[in-house]
Amino acid sequence: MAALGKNLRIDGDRLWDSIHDVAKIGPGIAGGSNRQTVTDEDGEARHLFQRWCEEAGCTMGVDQMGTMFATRPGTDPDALPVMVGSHLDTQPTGGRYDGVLGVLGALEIVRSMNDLGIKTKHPVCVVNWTNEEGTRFAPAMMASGVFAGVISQEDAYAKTDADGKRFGDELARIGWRGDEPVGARKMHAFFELHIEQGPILEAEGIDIGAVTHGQGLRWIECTVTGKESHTGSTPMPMRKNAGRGMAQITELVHRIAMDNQPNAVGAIGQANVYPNSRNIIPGKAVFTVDFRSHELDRLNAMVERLMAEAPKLCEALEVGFEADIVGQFDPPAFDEGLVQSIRDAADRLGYSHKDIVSGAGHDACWVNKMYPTAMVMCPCVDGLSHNEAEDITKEWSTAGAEVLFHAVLEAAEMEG
Ligand code: HGY
Ligand code: MN
Ligand code: MN
Repeated sequence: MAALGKNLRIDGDRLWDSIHDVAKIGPGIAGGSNRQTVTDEDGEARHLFQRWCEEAGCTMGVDQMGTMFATRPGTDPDALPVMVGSHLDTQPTGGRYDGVLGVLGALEIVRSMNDLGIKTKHPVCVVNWTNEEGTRFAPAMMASGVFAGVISQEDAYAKTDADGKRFGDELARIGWRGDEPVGARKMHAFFELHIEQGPILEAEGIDIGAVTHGQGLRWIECTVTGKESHTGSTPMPMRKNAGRGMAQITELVHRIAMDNQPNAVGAIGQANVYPNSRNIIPGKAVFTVDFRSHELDRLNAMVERLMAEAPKLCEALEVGFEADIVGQFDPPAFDEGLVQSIRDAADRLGYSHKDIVSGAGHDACWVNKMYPTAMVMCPCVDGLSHNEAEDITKEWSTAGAEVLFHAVLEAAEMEG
């Protein structure tokens, strides 16, 4: 394998321009992005991405979950590809960089390999995973979850959004339901570049995060059932208010997380009351608890405490309680050899770096169950993400992509 010189750089301006070209598709109302999975906007961004990949000499394949694989050939036709990617779908009030940096950073690697005339033994394959966010259709990391065998394709197709539309139908409607069986593609290694979505790297003035572990996640969908009745004429002692159950469980979730500091988090981000009328006491409340920790025992203990205490709160309010796990993964530990190649690349390129645990979930967390996987992180302003004000600098974007470039060239075995 040829030596990786510190002169091997990417074109940071080209990457920055590509990111902001994609940001024009499915813009948010406050400067961010609203390009939710398998919407028309997602479809439009996919077409642009495919055109760019083909202009860079890649061959595009699409699997039955719509995940896109753009392959740059290697010199050894029998060598498994090094895959690099992330996701182009966004939150409804998302930022321009979450996911997009990882997909276009991977494309920039291919573009730079072309510019520099680099050959590698292993093919390099740029990946856009379908439905990483899991907002419109739960769970998060859906397509990579089907790829890793943790959710069936049939169950994924049957998931419905708030309007009752099925994921499988929407994927077909936008024309991105491919033919390839999901999981048929094997890989030598997988890398994902992502913004940190937390405050550590920026606060400590560090350029690069070498991600050693991720937090585990539990999404528990809770249903509290009371009795609809008039908010004006129903005497207080007669009320069965599902909204009060949700309120007390919201506080319980916060208390459980606070009792597990500093290594846990918990919140309720999605909540609906029914019938949601100003003068009807809520007969039902449906909401999702999001617990996370990089310590598996702690995560499981948090869920157990919720399942022990929430029913008691609801019993005292004379309302019913049911719960169902709608998304989960255990804390992943990434491949130490690949993580070391990220540290080495940062040193070679003159970037500061530190080991870090990913607070957010990523497609890499599922791919890591199947193949050697690692993540590169760059800082983001104020650690803010899943907010239209999410922001990074061109310098951070460039540094992250250059470290990714070197780690990928090492794994793909650059030749001459
Ligand atoms: O939920 C997550 O951590 C990811 O952003 N989908
Ligand atoms: Mn993401
Ligand atoms: Mn996200």
